[in-house]
Formats: sequence, C-alpha cells, structure tokens
Amino acid sequence: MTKTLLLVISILCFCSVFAQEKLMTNAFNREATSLNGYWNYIVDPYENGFYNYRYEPFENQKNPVNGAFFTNSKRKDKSDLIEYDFDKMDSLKVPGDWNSQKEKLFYYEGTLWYKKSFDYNKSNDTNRVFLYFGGSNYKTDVYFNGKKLGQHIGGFTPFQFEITELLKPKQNFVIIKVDNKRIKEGVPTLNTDWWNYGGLTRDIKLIETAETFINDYSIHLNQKNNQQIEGEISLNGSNKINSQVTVEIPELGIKKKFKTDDSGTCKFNFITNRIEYWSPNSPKLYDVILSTNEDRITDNIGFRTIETKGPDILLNGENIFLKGISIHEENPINGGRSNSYEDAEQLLKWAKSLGCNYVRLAHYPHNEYMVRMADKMGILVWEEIPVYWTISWENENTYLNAQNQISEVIDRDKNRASVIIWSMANETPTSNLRTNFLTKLAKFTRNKDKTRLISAALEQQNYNDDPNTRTIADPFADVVDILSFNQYIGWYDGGIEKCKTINWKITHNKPVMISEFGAGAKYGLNGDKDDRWTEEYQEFLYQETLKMIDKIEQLRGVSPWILVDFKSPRRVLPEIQDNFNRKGLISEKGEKKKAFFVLKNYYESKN
Ligand code: GCB
Repeated sequence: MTKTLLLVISILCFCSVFAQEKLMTNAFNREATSLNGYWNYIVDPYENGFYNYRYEPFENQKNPVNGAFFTNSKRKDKSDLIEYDFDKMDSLKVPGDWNSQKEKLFYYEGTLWYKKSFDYNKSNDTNRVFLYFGGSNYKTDVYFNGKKLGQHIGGFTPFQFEITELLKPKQNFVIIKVDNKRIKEGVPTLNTDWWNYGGLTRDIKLIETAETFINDYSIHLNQKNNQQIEGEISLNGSNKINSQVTVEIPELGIKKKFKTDDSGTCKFNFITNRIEYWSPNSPKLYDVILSTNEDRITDNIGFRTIETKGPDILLNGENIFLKGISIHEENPINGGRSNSYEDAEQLLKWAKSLGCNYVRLAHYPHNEYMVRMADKMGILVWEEIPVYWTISWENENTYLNAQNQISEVIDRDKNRASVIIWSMANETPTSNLRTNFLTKLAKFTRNKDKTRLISAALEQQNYNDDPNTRTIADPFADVVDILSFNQYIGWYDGGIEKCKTINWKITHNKPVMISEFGAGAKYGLNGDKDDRWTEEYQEFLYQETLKMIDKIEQLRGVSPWILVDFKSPRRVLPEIQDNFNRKGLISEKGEKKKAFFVLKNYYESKN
C-alpha cells in the first residue's frame, strides 16, 4: 500500500471518530434521567478486556468472546471460564475523576472500564432516547447492551449517542472504556502544567425526546443591529421538513412562527426595541421558548453585542475593561476536577469578590455549570481549547482533533451571552506549521460563530533586540481580534525590580490583554518581599506588574495566573509545592493570600 493511501485511510478512520451525531443544543435543560452515581469499575492497564492475546480488538470479532469486557458476561455454567465480574467490583462516583477518589489511582494514566445497569420505560413509544456525556477524559469507547455505540476523543466537551433501537425496559447495561493516556499527537499533548484527571468527569444522562425534536438552535442579537434578534433552528426526525416552529420570548411580548425548509432548518430574524441588554452590571436573561407540534424547550438567553474598534473592546457599544482572573477546573476544597453547580458557584463567587467582571477558563473547556453560572452572575468569559505548548502541528489528525474540540464547545455554549472570546491556543512556539494550524482553526471558528471574538495566549519578545522593550512579534497576532499574551517578568524572567525597567511597544492597533502573569506563594509563608514563595513576594510582584502593564496604552484587560492553587505533576518542591502550582491568589483550602487584595484594589480603581 502506498504511503498516501495509508494516510487517506487513517484520516478517514479518524474523521469517523469525529463524525458524531450532531450534538443537541441545550441538553442541559432537556428532561433527562441522570446516570450519575456509583458505577462499578475495572482498572485495565494492559487493555486485557479490549484485546485478545494476539492483540486484536475483541470488538472487531464477529462473535466477541466472553472475555471482551463490553459483553458483561456472567458464568452460566459452573464450567464456564470468565475472568472478570463487574458486579463484584468496587465502584467510582460519576461524575468524578478517578485520581482523587482512590489513592491507588492518583497517578494512574491508562484504561479503566465503567459499568452501570438500569431499567427504563419510555413515556411514549415513538420517543427517542440518547445517552449524553458532559465530558470524559480522554478517549472514550461506549458500549450499550453489548453493542458498540462509538468512540469520542477529547477530554472536555460533550458527546451523545442515540440508543433508541437498543433500549429495553429492563436490565440495560452501559459499559464505557475510558483511556486517559497522554499521547504526543493528542490535544493536549504529552506535556501540560495541570493534573491529567481521568474518567467520567462530567454528568451522564439519558435524554428522551419526541420522534422529531428541536436538535439545534442559536439565537442572538444581530451584531450590527442591536434591535434585531436573529437565529437558526434545526429539527431532527422524520417530520423535520416544512414543519412549524414557534419562538416565544414572553417578557418581550414576542411570539413568532416560522417554517423549516427541505433540510429541516429555519433561519429567522425579527425586530424588537425593548431589549434590556445583558452586561456584567445587569445580567438580564430572558426565557426563550421554542416549540413545534411535538417538542418544546426553554432556555435562558441574554442579548448583547461584542466587538473591537481599534484598541477598544465594546460591549453593547460601550468601552469595557476586562477585570479578570484565570481559573482551572479544579474543586477548590475537595480536590479533583470540579463539576457541579456548587463548585461553579464557589469559584465564580471568589472571582466576583476579587472585583472581576471577566474570567479566563484555562486551558480547556470547563463544565457547563461554569458558563451557565457566568451568564447568571454577569461575568464575561474566555473559553479555550487545550492547544497548549508543543502540539504536533504537522499532524492532520491533531488538527482535526483541535477543530472538533472547538466545534463541540461552540455547539454547547453558542447561546451563552457571557462567552465573548474563543481562544485558539496557549503559549505555542512560532513556526509556519503552527501559524497555519492556528490560522485554519481561527477561520473555522469565525465561520461557525460570527458573534464572538478570537484570541490566543501568545508570548512576548524583545523589540529590536532591546531586552528592556517588549513587543508581540508573532504572525498570529495579525489574525486575532484581541492581542493577548502571557508574561512572567519577576518570576521566570528576572527579579521583581525588572518590572520597573520594561517598556512596551505594541505595533498592532488592537486591544491588548495580559492573559497571564503571576508568582508562586505558599499561603501563610511570610518573609521579605524578595523571598521567593512568600506571600510578600507574590504581593510585591502584583504591585509592580500592575504598574508596569498600566503603561501599555492599549491595555483593555488582564487575567492573572491564577485564582486558586491547583495540582500539577510538574510542581514537586517539598514543603512548598507538594504537587501544587502555588500561583493561586487563594490556597487550595480557600485561604486568601495577600496578593488577592492588591488585585482587588486595582480592579476597584478601574471603575
Ligand atoms: C504558563 C502556562 C500555565 C502555567 C503557568 C505557570 O505560562 O500558560 O499553564 O501553569 O505558566 O505557572 O508556569
């Protein structure tokens, strides 16, 4: 076989992984039966339940043997040989990463199988049922009643499979193989500064819909005319064509009817001049009700415009300075990946108490509670995909993986007013391959979502070889709407006194945002302001950095690194780090460090 043919075949195989069913919009508010709770599990580092001893996948066999874990086989006869039994195994809580639930799995990176059984009665015979995952890290193979439903790649975005045909009233079983091994070609790649939490980390549910249901919609303001609401609705099912769809916004006195076209879609727009616009000061959300003969769904949607003009960011036509903080998706008090209403509330309340009107959700799409809560609390959001550091730019599958992740997070969050920025990448080394990769990704993103801004956390360079003058000399700066960059002067780059000597020369007429700066400090460790790891060092670095960046004329926002200390395998210094990145303004126990108050004062002064 020629090399090209092999490449084509491998791309086709990989594409099929991403050819998921179109994700249903607003699964969050659909009637559902939760499959959260305790699931039995088997740790399988050799993937013994997946491959036979010739290393051929059981799932490719015509009649998979009992040894294939997804068959969930039981001994029927006393002479039967079956070397596993899910029902006798220990259990893990879902949603939840395995690392923080079982000490022996703290460092585990590999395959683990989950199993859950359930009975299910549909409320109507013709209804359809979907198995919906909020997210699972990293590669997930899903089997239902002994049949493979499909595979999903990417640890932070939702996916779904229809199970209507396989579902029975009694004794259904779902078996899920989750593999969180890091791979070079992955997104993220091998190297990250955060914990590689594995498992079914987000909610799982069964969603029952009418035979023809409202599958997808987006509703927003026309970004050039804030009196016009526009959108698109698509149906799925045998009656999708030429069907009537009603859009209601009771508070605005709106009730409009539209007809779907031959593809089951309708595009619409209408004028309304009574809208109260969504903003951090007034996070107004409207109940929006969509209905057809068979289906009805409600969402809470805010209406706003966002654009840039020269160096300004305009929200609803008015200048805004983004007073932000970066956040990892980690449970502040109990440890592990966060995924609950309460976790989101805790993290965003801290951000609010810091005076923030904006958060950077680093370095991957966070769970949906975060953006729903941000909508309610009036916090603007930067969302990001894990195109982090040294991605395999030359690899077509890596690109498709990244594109799929941004596509899935847009599908999930396109109706959230709080989300204003899609970030393409973080601190990626410049090269032609990388710039082509990111430019293609930005083009895809703009095409898919014309109502938000594009950015990336870039790096800074010396201007004309002068170490005291810094600039952004990255070709991707030409592509972004907001010029964001990380800088660590005073931490990785000299001592704090260096902040006084640096000047900035920004050559693009775009808003500038400092997407990261910071210093590590152990809560309760006190000393001089030049003693590394003390709260005083971190406090002083914040004071000097804020003075330094205020000299940048186009500065329109900042999201220092980071709200809370978080787990990272790269941070091993005993007694100080102990597996935590200590750049949090709050410790992992919820204690506020001195620098928290420096930033709070700064944000107060920006009012
Ligand atoms: C960075 C990265 C972030 C790290 C941080 C650090 O530039 O973007 O992921 O955690 O620095 O603490 O070094």
